[in-house]
Amino acid sequence: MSNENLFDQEDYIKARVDEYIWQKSIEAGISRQRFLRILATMLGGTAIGGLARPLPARSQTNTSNAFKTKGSKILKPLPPGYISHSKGTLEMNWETMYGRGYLVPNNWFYVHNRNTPPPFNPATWRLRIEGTGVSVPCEFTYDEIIAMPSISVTSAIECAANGRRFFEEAYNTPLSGTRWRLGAIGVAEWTGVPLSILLERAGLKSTARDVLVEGADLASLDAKGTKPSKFNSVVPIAKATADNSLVVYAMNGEPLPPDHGWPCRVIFPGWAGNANVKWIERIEVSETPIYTQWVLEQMVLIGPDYPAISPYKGKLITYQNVKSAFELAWPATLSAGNYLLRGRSWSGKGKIVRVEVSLDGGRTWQLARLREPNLPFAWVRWDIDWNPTPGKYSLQARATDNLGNTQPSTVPWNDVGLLYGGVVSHPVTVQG
Ligand SMILES: Nc1nc2c(c(=O)[nH]1)N[C@H]1C(S)=C(S)[C@@H](COP(=O)(O)O)O[C@H]1N2
Ligand SMILES: [Mo]
Repeated sequence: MSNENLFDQEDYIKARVDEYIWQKSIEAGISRQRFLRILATMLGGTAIGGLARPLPARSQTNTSNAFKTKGSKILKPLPPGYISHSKGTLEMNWETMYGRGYLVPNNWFYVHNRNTPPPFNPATWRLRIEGTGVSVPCEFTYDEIIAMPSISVTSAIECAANGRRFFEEAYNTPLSGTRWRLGAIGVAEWTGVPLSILLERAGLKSTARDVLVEGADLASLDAKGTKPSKFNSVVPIAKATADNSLVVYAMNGEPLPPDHGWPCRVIFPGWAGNANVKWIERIEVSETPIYTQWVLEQMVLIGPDYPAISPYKGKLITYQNVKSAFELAWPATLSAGNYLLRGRSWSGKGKIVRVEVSLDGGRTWQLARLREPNLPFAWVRWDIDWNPTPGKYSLQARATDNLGNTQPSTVPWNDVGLLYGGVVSHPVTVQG
């Protein structure tokens, strides 16, 4: 079983890279050094030096507030005021969270679908567990899964690209991909079976290293239309067997809605959104590390500040970072007078212990009141009294988690626009 320190990205990546080189050189029957040289020529400039790549052109996506667009990949009706960036994306409008409860109702939860949710037939659907890391490969029916002892976990799911638009604004440079502001996150109560129980039933070996979870939908890796493969993600065995890693079939007490993975999805609390594969059908447990194109090329930070470490094209992403959002429209218009300013902050690595708010664009800061509950891997709601006079304001919030991670004022650029964790300026006009 792995001793990797999952909270230390550097450790994790280094171990992965070492193991990759080891595995490949043995397979090829060559020395490590020789293999490294070959790898360097294969991947060209990005292999070890981490050269900056040219920026991709802005994609011509429709960013209007169109309601259900033709050919939508989202089945649920779009709540009023929600933001639709494309056929498969639905961004939560933070204004609608003002004063709401801790959880985001299912109808209002953001969606990131690469495909229309596939149909589910309980008579033929199976969840298969196989691979070198299990001694009894097996299949579960839907009925078998829901008959097993279940637990419920309250956790956020957040797209790794949440906040992408702030890279564009900070660097005045367009990016391709969904132009999320801060609404690609939601917190729900997920009910299901701990993945570790299913893996034990399949005879999990102590030598198991990596777990690949595969959905029923085909997804192309990039806009160039590379050969599509089934959507998947890979987590190390330590994450797969964590107490709160689940095969989920219910969301906020209802059967998992089709858009959110019906009949079953996985949740790996704290990890980037794409790890939480929906419409799952197959789980592969491997004694050797699994490197998919998806992980090597897409789940990485690529940019001048992130040297690539072969085989990854950049710095591998695992846990989400710290972020904050005001429960306000963007931009917001308020009337002068007493106002209870509210927001939420979250961290993929733990729970929030402090939130500071600036009402004057970052010159002065005050502590916000934190409201219970404050659960790790979910979020905390906070508020502050505000009595503004008419004018234009730039509101900022800065959260710190229990591991001391805090939101910086600037974030180094990455070409895919992932993990924007910087302090954001929220424009507000107060009318007389
Ligand atoms: N099978 C499958 N799983 C998937 C996706 C997908 O397109 N197909 N999108 C992923 C991404 S990028 C995110 S951010 C989350 C979004 O989960 P949600 O739509 O339930 O909010 O699901 C992940 N799981
Ligand atoms: Mo996502």
